[in-house]
Amino acid sequence: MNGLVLACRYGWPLHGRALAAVAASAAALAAFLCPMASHAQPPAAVHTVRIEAMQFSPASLEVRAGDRIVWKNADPFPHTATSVDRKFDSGNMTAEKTWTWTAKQKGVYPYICTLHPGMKGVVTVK
Ligand SMILES: [Cu+2]
Repeated sequence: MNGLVLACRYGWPLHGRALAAVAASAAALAAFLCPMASHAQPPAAVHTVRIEAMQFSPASLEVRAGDRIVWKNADPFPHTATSVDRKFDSGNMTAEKTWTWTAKQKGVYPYICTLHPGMKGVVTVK
């Protein structure tokens, strides 16, 4: 707009047109770049926590918000993955069963197996 005003005042119609062209191409560039910017975010990852020999492995896991975590029970008896403050709860996972939780909110989530409270793990969502 300023370019047009200046162009009118000083009688440089070409300059005004050039500015308008620059503005238009900047808008086009932004429209082109914005979808690319959203794609620049790495896609959600899937992390696996293996439950074996009464242990979560890895016991400490760091993920990004939006990632999924799959617990897999490799023991021949049931376990749970239950957040201490009940932010998630797998319920009983029998042998070879998996349970998936999508980590939507940032935070630190200590968890246990309710059947064997000595089993401890922690998920940190960044
Ligand atoms: Cu257990």
